[in-house]
Amino acid sequence: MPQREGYTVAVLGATGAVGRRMIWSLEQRGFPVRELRPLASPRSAGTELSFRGQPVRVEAVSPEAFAGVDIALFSAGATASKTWAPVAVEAGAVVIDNSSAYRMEPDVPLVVPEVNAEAAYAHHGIIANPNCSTIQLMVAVAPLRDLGIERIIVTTYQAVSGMGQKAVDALLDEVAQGPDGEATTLFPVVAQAQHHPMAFNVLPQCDVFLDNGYTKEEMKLVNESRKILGMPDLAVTPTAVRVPVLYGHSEAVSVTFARSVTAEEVRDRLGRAPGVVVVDDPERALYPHPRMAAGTGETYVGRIRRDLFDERTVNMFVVADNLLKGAAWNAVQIAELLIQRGR
Ligand code: 3JN
Repeated sequence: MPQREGYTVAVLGATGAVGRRMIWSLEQRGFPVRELRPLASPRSAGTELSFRGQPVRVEAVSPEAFAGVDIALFSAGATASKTWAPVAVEAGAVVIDNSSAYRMEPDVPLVVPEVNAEAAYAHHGIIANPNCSTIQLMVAVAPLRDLGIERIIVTTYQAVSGMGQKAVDALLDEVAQGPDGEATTLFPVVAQAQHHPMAFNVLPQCDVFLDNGYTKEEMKLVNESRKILGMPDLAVTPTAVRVPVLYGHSEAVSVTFARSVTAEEVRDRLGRAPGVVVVDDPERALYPHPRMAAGTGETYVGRIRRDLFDERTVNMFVVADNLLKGAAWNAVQIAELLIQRGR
């Protein structure tokens, strides 16, 4: 990307929960935006958003809307990405896509800047933003690579905002009804016949089940982690669980190494790792939790302790804002990589 004083940045899906946070993250991180072009479906066109204190009007996406765009941040779902990413690339933009549409394509980099920034520079017009649960796992686990990672067991506790703003509203409705209230029709997954209450409950399902008995969300954790770490055979055992939290995914993570490792070694590495905040003073009840992470771009790690029965395994708790580090913030960090090198 040629180096400029400011860049024309399009945001597709600008009125969605992630799209709004992409605009906020551009502002918060001081990204050099010369022109912001918020785009959405014709249904949402005309919506007024705010950027750096100024009103900006959302335009309907069209081929012309990408003319002169340097960087296009996409968060409008995989179908929209498949339709519009080639159009944006043809118009000369680099697309940073938050959907799963291109993540596993071999020639599309899948990037967490703290982990594999170099990969971003090998793009052919599209760079994929990983799944939210994968991003925070990678930020916490990649700094431990030199200890020889052999296996990861990860159980997630995922906020309802991962299913969109409707799910946030639905959970608040259910909570207001109290413990004997009606289930909404959203949980565990929009457009599935069977539904369960989400308030005062825990559901061991994020996204739909595949033939192997794992959910799509669980298989994203496996496949995306392997690609980002460049470890195609890494053993990752996932369980993805939805909990009645609004913002912030949590993960109980067990990492098994090639040799015996102490909790101190892990804490020390994580204490120096970019993007990680170690919060680990259990006696003072200091450990990560979703309300600590919500509204921030950091990944919080605590409860770092050696396994009771295996000296090669360390267990920890990892939390991040799923809509920020898990989506919008990471996408803007990728955009920064592109302009840092002028590529
Ligand atoms: O459920 C969550 O907490 C995260 C959901 C992610 C998601 C939901 C629907 C479609 C994705 C994703 O980013 O992987 C997609 C998708 O792009 O396929």
